[in-house]
Amino acid sequence: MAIPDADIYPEATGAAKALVERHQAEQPLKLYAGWFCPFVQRVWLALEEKQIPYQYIEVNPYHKQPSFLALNPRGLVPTIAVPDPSTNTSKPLYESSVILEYLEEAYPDHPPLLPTDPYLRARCRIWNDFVTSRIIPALHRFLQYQPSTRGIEGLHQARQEFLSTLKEWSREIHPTGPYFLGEEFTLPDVVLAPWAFRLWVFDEYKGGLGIPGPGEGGEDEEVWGKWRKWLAAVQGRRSSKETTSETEHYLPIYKRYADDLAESWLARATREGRGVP
Ligand SMILES: N[C@@H](CCC(=O)N[C@@H](CS)C(=O)NCC(=O)O)C(=O)O
Repeated sequence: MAIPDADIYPEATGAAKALVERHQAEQPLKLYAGWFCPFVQRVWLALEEKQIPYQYIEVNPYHKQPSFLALNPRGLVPTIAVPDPSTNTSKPLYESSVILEYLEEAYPDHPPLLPTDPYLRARCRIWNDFVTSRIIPALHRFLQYQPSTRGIEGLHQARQEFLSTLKEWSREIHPTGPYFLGEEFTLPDVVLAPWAFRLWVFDEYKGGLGIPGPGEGGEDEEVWGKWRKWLAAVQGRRSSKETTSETEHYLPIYKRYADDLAESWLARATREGRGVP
């Protein structure tokens, strides 16, 4: 039976709709996507930045169709299907972080999203893991926190804990930026960007996020300055604009999280104090 979360707007809108329409033709690489999903947006950004041909297939992951579960037993988007020359069929891959690494390795002749230096590559992986294992869980603890039952103090604490993860990541941004590693847009930017684009949800539902404005950061002025420069640069990219739908259609989805009613894996993992799926 479909959970209430399944009741989402059925397709991408705005700039993302146009991009989806340009990617309907059959291609060896298929992206099974949900237009609203930040994990999907990671992979979608990478495909666009790397200029890899792909076919976009919209899936509602809250209606777990058997044909989709056959590709990904976890029933999550993003899932991709890649050509299998040995059998002339295709084979699936899932988990956004794994797919991003796969695209780097499988398409070496396309624009890279990881530097060549092994040390820098390893450093990217540390901070990518930090996004998935620290920033996203902290974001969801804040988003799903219910002051009416658990008290307003806890909300302030959840906000501060989330802000401190963003600050820790931002400290690592290249001193002059604008991107994480400097002038090149790379995987650390891709991995965090979809959540950075959705921070308006806190203004909408949680009384604001509280990232200091220019000149208001006190002893953290420099680090928040790097954050602001990073966010503006990432938001300004064509790939970011074209993989983002109209805000009004994200609203009901995030309202369910903000009211702690969502029943996705991630929402339940957050509620039960487990890690990110
Ligand atoms: N760890 C996964 C998470 C993917 C994920 O949670 N996707 C959500 C949509 S944003 C989903 O498919 N949810 C369906 C569900 O929770 O049942 C990844 O990195 O790809």
